[in-house]
Amino acid sequence: MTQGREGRGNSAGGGAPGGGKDSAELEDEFHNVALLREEGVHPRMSLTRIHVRIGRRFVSVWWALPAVLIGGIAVVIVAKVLMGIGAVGGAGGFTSAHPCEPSMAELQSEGRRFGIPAWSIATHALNFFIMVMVVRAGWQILADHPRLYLKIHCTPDKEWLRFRGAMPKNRVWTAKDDAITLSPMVGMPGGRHTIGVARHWHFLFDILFVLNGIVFIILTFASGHWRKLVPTEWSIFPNAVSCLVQYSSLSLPHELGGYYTYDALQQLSYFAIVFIVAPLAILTGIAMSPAMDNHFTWYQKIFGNRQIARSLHFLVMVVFVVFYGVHMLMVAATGFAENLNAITLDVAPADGFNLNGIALWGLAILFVILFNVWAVRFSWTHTRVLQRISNATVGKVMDLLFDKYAPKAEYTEEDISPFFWPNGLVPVSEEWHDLHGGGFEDYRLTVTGLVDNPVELSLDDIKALAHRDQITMHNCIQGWSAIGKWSGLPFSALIDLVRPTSEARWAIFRSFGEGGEGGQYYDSHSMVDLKHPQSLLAYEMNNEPLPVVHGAPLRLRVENQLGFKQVKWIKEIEFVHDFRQYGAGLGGYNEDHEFYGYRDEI
Ligand SMILES: Nc1nc2c(c(=O)[nH]1)N[C@H]1C(S)=C(S)[C@@H](COP(=O)(O)O)O[C@H]1N2
Ligand SMILES: [Mo]
Repeated sequence: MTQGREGRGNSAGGGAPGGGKDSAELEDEFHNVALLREEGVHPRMSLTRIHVRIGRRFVSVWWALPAVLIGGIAVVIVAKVLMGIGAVGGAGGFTSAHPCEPSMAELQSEGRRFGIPAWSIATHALNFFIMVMVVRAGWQILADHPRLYLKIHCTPDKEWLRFRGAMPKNRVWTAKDDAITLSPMVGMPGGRHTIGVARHWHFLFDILFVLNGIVFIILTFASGHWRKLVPTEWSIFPNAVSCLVQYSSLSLPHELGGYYTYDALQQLSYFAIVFIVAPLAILTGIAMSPAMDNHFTWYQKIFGNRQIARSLHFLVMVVFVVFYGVHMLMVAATGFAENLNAITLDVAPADGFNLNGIALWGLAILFVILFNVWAVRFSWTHTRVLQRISNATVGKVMDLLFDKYAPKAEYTEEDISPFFWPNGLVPVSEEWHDLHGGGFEDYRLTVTGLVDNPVELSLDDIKALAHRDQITMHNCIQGWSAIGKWSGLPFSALIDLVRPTSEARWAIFRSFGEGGEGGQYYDSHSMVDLKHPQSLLAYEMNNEPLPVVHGAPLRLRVENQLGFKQVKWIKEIEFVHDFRQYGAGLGGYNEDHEFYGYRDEI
């Protein structure tokens, strides 16, 4: 196995400028691996495999379908019966005392401006386009760790929802092994282990989502249109109940649409989507950032913990998707042509029937579909270009938002996770196996590069230098987290020892282990991150010598960064001015091979 791998070259290049594979080769490799699918072992996403946990049993979510159907029919029957009762549906009954829709005469007497301004048409349409990209890329991210938990520990069989079977327990099963394959019709960009690419789309469109939302909200308030959207009287609640009963009894309003005003239920649901659901999507997304959670310890607690935030992030997506389905159903059921004329062309329903709105809407949908087809293709043919565009934009935004916060969150022994998902391939080299066989007595950490005092340190040397224990939270890019206790050498003590020159800006950590596609695993960290008190070269985990799967004899902890930056089985450290001449030049193995972002801090 070692022999077979050797021929593949060494992506970290051992320092040779541009050494190892070129970018195009890595791109090809990525595509092959990302498309790989061994049925059964790496299953393709299948709707029949979605299971929710009830107690200790995992039950197919499809059992909810008959319940929803029967429930729906029951609601219609009850509503129809209620509407037949005078006190509810009668002339002086509840529904007339609490009208679903405001009276037009009243609105006109208040001098309300009617219609749908161009900015509203534009932001509304753009938002749909953006959401499709965000949601599809989000599904792809979820597919990389298709389990959702309520505890910060991500213990197998304790998840509340999963998109594949139980974790196989007859072998070492890494979190990477657990990823499933998505069709490019579902995920953006489809495939397996394409989370790096999916995240570029997700974050690029997140930024657009926020910008579009800001424009919408500013103009909504500046124009006075907020009065259409924001409820100002308590009567909205009984009025919305009245709407609900009337809608449920299948008596739908016609042609009022949203042109003049919203009915109480519309107003409430639109308000909730804009002012509750959308902000929740953003806030729960940010709660997945190790930089955020490990600095602002209170932040993830708003939601309970980071895994609840992740689950909420998923549920918010479900709300968006269901909302969109119901929204379109209502648009169609209350006068499709008239409603679409209003929302695409600002044409009042009273102005007569034509198909212009439907045509325009159809063109918009066609554009979204074509864009998605193009985006999938572009993801696979220009992966590196996409990564560079995202690094230059998303990367800069992340740096701006999160880079200045030193991690400081610490947990207690009781918080330590009972299970810590492993990731990565245990080294196969003879060198590492010999060292392991000898209890790492002969291990020497080499520290070279732009330093005044290059050193070779044994484990005993390292232990004698300085010592620190910390109980911290690990966040993998895939979405899982775990709390572990780490003991080791504070990196700042190593910096004091080797004295990096003023030229040194990064340290590259090279592993004995290979990455998933062969070639040496490595990653780089900024001097700023490495000087944080919580940056550690760990040789113990949970009061025991570092286990082999977790990186023996030495692994990195840089707690404001994601899991893939925590290099395991460290062989050597080199201080450099610029990482671009190493490997494929993107700063690390996953950045080179899986197109991960630049120092992602979420
Ligand atoms: N050498 C090496 N280090 C590695 C990896 C790897 O594949 N090879 N995987 C990284 C990833 S993606 C994660 S999430 C963490 C996992 O650390 P753990 O196995 O201790 O949970 O290790 C990181 N360090
Ligand atoms: Mo990871």
